[in-house]
Amino acid sequence: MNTIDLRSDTVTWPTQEMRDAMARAEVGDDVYGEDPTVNRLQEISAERMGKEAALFVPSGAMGNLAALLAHCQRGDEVILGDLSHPYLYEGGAMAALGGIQPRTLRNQPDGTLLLDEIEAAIREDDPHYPITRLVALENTHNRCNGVPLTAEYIKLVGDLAKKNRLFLHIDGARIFNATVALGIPASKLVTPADSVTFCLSKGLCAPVGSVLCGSKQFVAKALRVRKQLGGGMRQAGILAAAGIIALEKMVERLAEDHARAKRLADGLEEMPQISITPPQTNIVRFQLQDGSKMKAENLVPALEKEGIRVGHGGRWGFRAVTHYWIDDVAVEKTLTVFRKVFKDQ
Ligand code: TLP
Repeated sequence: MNTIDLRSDTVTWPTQEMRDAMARAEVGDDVYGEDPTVNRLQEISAERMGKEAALFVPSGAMGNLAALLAHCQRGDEVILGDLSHPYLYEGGAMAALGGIQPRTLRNQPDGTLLLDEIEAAIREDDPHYPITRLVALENTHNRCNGVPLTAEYIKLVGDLAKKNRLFLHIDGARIFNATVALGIPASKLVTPADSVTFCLSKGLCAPVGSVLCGSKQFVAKALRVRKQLGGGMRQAGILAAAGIIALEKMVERLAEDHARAKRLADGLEEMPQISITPPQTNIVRFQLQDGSKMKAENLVPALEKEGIRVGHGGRWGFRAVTHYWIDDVAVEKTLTVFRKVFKDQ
């Protein structure tokens, strides 16, 4: 990459090994269930998540939406965080396309929802009310500094969901960042979930695709929803081939991204203009200190001029995400440029 692009781990290009595997991939029509490479990716994915079945989908957003549409009826209510991805960043899809009502609870800084608030939000059986159908968690939590949710916490939410006959869905777009940070296999982390999505196209570097996992019965429903959403991809083995490499070769190395995020955050923390929460995975979020001479709207263009790209979400502050294409040199160069930009202001 010519610029140092820290806006997201979605910007990652496929590795050479992925490109080679894509060129060689055996393919078939996946809408007929006949693409051997997609089938293999789905088997590996289900096995990794400890679920019966899996479905390859074009994006994380479609994975979340297909899960919600498969679990819920129109008019049902879903309990989820006010900083969760499906609530903030998926175009209101659950309401627009599913007639599903989001019931948001405040996300705590550690990405969790308070158990007593979940319990209090569950509707009584009364025709005045919508039916509470599902609780959704996000792991790692993007807006909450990429924090991983622990297996213990997920189990508590799972128990609460089960007691109240609710489904539990996990948006695990970056579930492998969580498993690497926590040192626990994915299957153990998502045991209580009825469904989980994870993305191949973020830190794992595949060009396209996510996988939705759950019981055979759930995945059969989700397959129908994927069709309704126009997500049948035909000779998708070309993409799945990169996904298989993502799962087999790119997971353990996420620890390097976490170490670089920490190095970046440590360096930024030394700058008096910046206030920062230490990252636990690959997402570094920071703000400009109150009274800083540098204005928020000027920082991104000033960095960009020097070949560094970071994300800026208005009042949410800034985001820098480490990934495969960001090496130690890129981290040091980023810190040097930040120092220069603050000095020049
Ligand atoms: N997140 C993107 C943006 O949409 C914000 C990013 O750059 O981080 N769940 C989570 C937790 C996500 O962070 C994302 C993507 C998705 C779902 C959706 O994935 P895609 O982009 O594949 O639809």
